[in-house]
Amino acid sequence: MLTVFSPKHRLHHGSELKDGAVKPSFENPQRADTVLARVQNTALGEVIAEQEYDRACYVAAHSERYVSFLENAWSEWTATGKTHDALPLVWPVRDLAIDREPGFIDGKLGFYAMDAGSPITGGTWEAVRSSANVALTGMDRVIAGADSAFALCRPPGHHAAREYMGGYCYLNNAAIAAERCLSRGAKRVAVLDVDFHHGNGTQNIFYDRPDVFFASIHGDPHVSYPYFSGYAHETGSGAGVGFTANYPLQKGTTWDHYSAALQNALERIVTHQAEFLVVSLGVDTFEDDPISHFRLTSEDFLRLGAQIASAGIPALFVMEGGYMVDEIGINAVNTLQGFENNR
Ligand code: SP5
Ligand code: ZN
Repeated sequence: MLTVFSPKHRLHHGSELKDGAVKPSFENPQRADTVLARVQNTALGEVIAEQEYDRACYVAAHSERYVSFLENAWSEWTATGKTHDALPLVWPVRDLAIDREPGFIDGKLGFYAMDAGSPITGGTWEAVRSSANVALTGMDRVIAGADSAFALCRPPGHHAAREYMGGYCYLNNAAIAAERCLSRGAKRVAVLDVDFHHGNGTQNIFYDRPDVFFASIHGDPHVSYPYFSGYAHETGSGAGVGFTANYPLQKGTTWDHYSAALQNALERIVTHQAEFLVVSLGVDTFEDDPISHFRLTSEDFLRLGAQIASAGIPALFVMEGGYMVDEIGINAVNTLQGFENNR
């Protein structure tokens, strides 16, 4: 399987608000470099660089003003004399939810963020753009006829919604790739999200649409991040009713229960007659992940890939979460090999 990778991911290295203190983020550059090393050591296949894409490719999944915010946030932040990472500190909750962009950076950060886990640093925009370009480059290979490709994206993307960042995510790489399929003539696409956390951003982008089917298998939001979305009753709105499927699973879930949910999601994706499948591949479902609560083993990731392969749909795998750095390469590449060996 072909891998797309950009060393520019290393330009983004920030902090997050964690247990009440600002500390180095779990989402660090070592993650992607560990996965790349495993891709190379296992001879998974060719590794290529990303191509450049127009900003319009990002605006397909996000609003114009949000993309402008991401482009300008660091210079607006440093113009106030600060040199450390920018994090939001005030949010437009429920009754304060007006749709008016503030004129000052502190207000903008809260307006365009769902949490304090997505720092803006000097290199963030360049890394974020490269990550989206990695996904687009991989998607174009699959659109051109490859059976599969691996977009080794960093930063991840699935928590980023049309108009906000969060959960280490800025641009939604998987959604941008799905939009690419549609702009190249596809009529029906599916996104399958197997990261431990609900893919709230991807759900938000496609919630009212019938062209992109979205399925997510994740920790029950009653007790797991992102807490405010991912319940089974969230199935879409308007023309999109029935095109979102959520599978919240309890803490401690092992392969048997996971696999049953996955089977249901894949059957729905096949029924949708998706021409392309985008897999948001988080490996934070691993038993030793430091911030998650499922119990998949490294061998289960081979089974995960094999089961996804059974859908028979050309697939782009997009890297999302996974924080047990020692094992993240093994678990990501096991998924890809499980897929390839069962086509
Ligand atoms: C892409 C992705 O996987 N994003 C995940 C973002 C999760 N952010 C909040 C995590 C809070 C976990 N707190 C547990 C601390 C354990 N010491
Ligand atoms: Zn995650």
